Amino acid sequence: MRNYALLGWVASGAALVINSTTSLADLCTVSYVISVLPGIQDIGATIDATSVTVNAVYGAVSTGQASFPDYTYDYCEVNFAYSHDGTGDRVQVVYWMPAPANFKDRYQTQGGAGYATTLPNTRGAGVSYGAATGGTDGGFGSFSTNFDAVALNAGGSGFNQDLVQMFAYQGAGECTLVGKYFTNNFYAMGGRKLYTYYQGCSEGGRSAWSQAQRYGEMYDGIIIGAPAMRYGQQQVLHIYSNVVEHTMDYYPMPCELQLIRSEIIANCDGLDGKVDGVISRSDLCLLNYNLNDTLGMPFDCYSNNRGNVTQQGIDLARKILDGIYDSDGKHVWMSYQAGGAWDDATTTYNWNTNQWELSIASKAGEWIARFLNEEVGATTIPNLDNVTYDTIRDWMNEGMWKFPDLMTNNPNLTTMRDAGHKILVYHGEADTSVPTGSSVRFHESIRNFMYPGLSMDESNAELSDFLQLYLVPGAAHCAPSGDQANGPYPQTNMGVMIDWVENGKTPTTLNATHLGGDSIGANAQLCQWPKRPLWTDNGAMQTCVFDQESYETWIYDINAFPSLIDPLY
Ligand SMILES: *[C@@H]1O[C@H](CO)[C@@H](O)[C@H](O)[C@H]1NC(C)=O
Ligand SMILES: *[C@@H]1O[C@H](CO)[C@@H](O)[C@H](O)[C@H]1NC(C)=O
Ligand SMILES: *[C@@H]1O[C@H](CO)[C@@H](O)[C@H](O)[C@H]1NC(C)=O
Ligand SMILES: *[C@@H]1O[C@H](CO)[C@@H](O)[C@H](O)[C@H]1NC(C)=O
Ligand SMILES: *[C@@H]1O[C@H](CO)[C@@H](O)[C@H](O)[C@H]1NC(C)=O
Ligand SMILES: [Ca+2]
Repeated sequence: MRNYALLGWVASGAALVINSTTSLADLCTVSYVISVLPGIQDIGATIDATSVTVNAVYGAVSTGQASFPDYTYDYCEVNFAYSHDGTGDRVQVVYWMPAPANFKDRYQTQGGAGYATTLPNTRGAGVSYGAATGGTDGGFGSFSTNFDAVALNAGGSGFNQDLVQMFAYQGAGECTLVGKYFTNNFYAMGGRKLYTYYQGCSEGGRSAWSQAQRYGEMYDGIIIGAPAMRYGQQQVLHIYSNVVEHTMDYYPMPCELQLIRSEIIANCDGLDGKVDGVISRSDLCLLNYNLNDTLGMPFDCYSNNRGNVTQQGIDLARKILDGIYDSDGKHVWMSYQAGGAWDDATTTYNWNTNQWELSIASKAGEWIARFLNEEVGATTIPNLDNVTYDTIRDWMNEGMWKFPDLMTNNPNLTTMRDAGHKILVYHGEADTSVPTGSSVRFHESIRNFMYPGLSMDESNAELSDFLQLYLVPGAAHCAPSGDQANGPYPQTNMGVMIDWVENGKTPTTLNATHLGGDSIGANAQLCQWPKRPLWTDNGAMQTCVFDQESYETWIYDINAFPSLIDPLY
């Protein structure tokens, strides 16, 4: 893709004067939208004016979203499609345009989840902050067709590399570029500055990193949640718990692991100085709690799911939390933090044999079958015959080289930094889909890459001027956690980012809210990495501290790969 900065605004002929009396209905018409469609010649694509549809929505209500507060709003949904010249492809984009009175000179692209490139139900994350908000189908055929369905060509001719690139970074970049120009024209902004943001969690977080790495000049602020980055490693990680079960020939009753989890939470809760049912210091938990303490404890969920915790169950849980090592003892990859759910270890009950059996985690099964083994339409692998920890290493290695653009781990953020743009990263500490340590690792990689000569304190001080990482106590993957419900969640990241970008207010802690539990509605302030929370006065007073021993539990020497994407950040 060419350099976006070369492109000028191309308003084709806005007939309206936008002022305080302009209504949503005035703008939300097909003819008006067609009159303000941008020219997008510089990305080698053409918008199909006949594809324009509009839909004015009044009084839309968003409630219960973790990534933005409840809000009622009017907007115009605009859909149109463009094609890359000479390819015959078709990329569908959607823009949710706030009513003119609520538009605050902001644009935001929303990232997706799983293999989807956008999530329509999160449009309020931008619109509620007065931002025109966009999404793309990535050129996969429709908003309900995901990347995994189209990536592999039928008939054994490999992958559609254009679509791989669209998913990896280009689709989101084009959505923003087109969205910026369209927004500028739609509201007849003239020379006013349009603040440009990206926000996403999980796949949306990965794609947010891709934008920071490739198009840093285009975004004033990027909000990155629990990024599913380093795809080669990330997707295969999901099968690790299964391989531990298979290797130990022990398929635990779900209730046994649940009990171990409850004990972890009960025993590690207070290590952070505040007894609230939330592990805010999973590092102290790792250093201080011995899973052996659960030996023999009874668990009882229902008739085929009761018993006492066994040494095998404990050894399994410990092995999962320890992370992956190959047969040479080399470290392959990290795992999740203690206190999260054991999603990947879920077993299935076989009513014929009356036993709990292997259930291969679907994210890993599909990735291995479809993306590594290239079986069109396959949803999983049939079994784990002959699969060892070395196989996991080799699968990770294969994916890393086969899909380098999906690693999304370029630590060179010079463009973003030098432009004065901002990056906010958050990650739940009880995430059991993307390991929390993955975001820590990347933060440290960026710090070391960008400030090699500086001390830890100096480099963190420099880095936090434009990039900050926050771990969210007790939070699950892109959401609060059900069984650590008293934990806070950073629901107002867009508000914080706006303050940082538009008002120069650099955060020192991250604004968060208790979205459930005993203190529902109360505010909390999360500690900025590498500082960690610690409460005194019986939980009344939070401080953010640096503790070397805790810090080191987050630092992994990943040394199992014979050759790395140089280096494996
Ligand atoms: C847990 O118990 C097993 C069996 O007694 C023992 O081998 C192992 O060293 C113990 N682990 C820890 C961390 O205490
Ligand atoms: C579990 O342990 C209790 C004692 O704590 C014992 O009475 C019970 O028989 C054990 N149950 C099983 C299934 O082993
Ligand atoms: C597993 O390994 C054994 C011994 O090397 C081999 O005979 C067998 O075919 C392998 N099974 C699979 C499914 O690859
Ligand atoms: C980092 O990126 C900047 C901007 O693209 C480039 O000028 C610089 O050479 C890169 N640094 C390294 C070490 O690759
Ligand atoms: C911080 O969170 C509180 C609720 O906990 C909210 O009222 C406030 O607006 C948020 N601040 C920002 C900058 O969004
Ligand atoms: Ca606690």
